Amino acid sequence: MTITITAFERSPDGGRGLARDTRVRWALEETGQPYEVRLVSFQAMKEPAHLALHPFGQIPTYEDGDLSLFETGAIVFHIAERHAGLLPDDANARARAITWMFAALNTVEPPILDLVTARVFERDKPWAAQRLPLVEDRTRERLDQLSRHLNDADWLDGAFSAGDLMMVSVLLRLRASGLLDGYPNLSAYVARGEARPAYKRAFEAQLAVATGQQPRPAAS
Ligand SMILES: N[C@@H](CCC(=O)N[C@@H](CS)C(=O)NCC(=O)O)C(=O)O
Repeated sequence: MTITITAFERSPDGGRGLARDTRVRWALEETGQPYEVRLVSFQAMKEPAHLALHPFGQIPTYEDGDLSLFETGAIVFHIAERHAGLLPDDANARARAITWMFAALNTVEPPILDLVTARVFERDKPWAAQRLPLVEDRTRERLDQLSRHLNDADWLDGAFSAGDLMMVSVLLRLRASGLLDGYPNLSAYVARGEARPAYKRAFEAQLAVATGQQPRPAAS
C-alpha cells in the first residue's frame, strides 16, 4: 500500500513550503518512503469525506492501508518510529529527540503562530500596533532560549532527528518577519535544515503543486 497524504490544492503561501504537508513530505523523504498526494480544496476540506479523516477539516492527513492519521506531530512521529532515519537507536537519545518534537510544536510554535496572526490577519485592527510588539517580545524570548541551547551545535541534540525536522519547520514560518535575522546561529540552523537533500525534494514537490506542475484534481 502506498502512503497517501493530503495537501492544499492551492496553498495560501503560494508554494513557500509553509503549509504543514511540507513537514510530512520531508519526514517521508528523510526515511525514503514513497508517497502519493491527494490535493484538496478549502471546500472539500470541510466536507464529510475529508472530515472523516481529519475532524478539524485541515491538512495534512496520512493514510497507509487501514491506518489514517492527522496532526503533523503524530504523523511525523509515526513515520519516524516505523522507519529508520529520524530517531536515534539509543533509548534516551530517542526520548530526547521526541521531547524536541513536542518542544517545537508546544513551546516554540505557539508564539510564532500568534506573531503570524498579528502581522497578517490582525494588522487592520485598531489595536494591532499595540499588540504586535507584545507578541514579538514573546517570540523573541523563545528564540533567545532556543538560541542559547543550540549555541554553536549543528542540531539540537547530537545527530539530526525528527526534533530538528519539526523545529526547523516551525522556525521557517518566522522568515518573513525578519525576527530570525537577529539570531545568526538559528538562521544557520534553519539553513542547514533547508540544505538537506530530503528537505529540498519535499520543498520542490510542494512547489510543483503551486506552479501547476502537479496536476490538480478535476473536480474539487
Ligand atoms: N495542528 C495541526 C494544524 C493543521 C493546520 O493548521 N493545517 C492548516 C494548513 S498548514 C490548514 O489546514 N488550514 C486550513 C483550515 O484550518 O481551514 C497540525 O499540525 O497538523
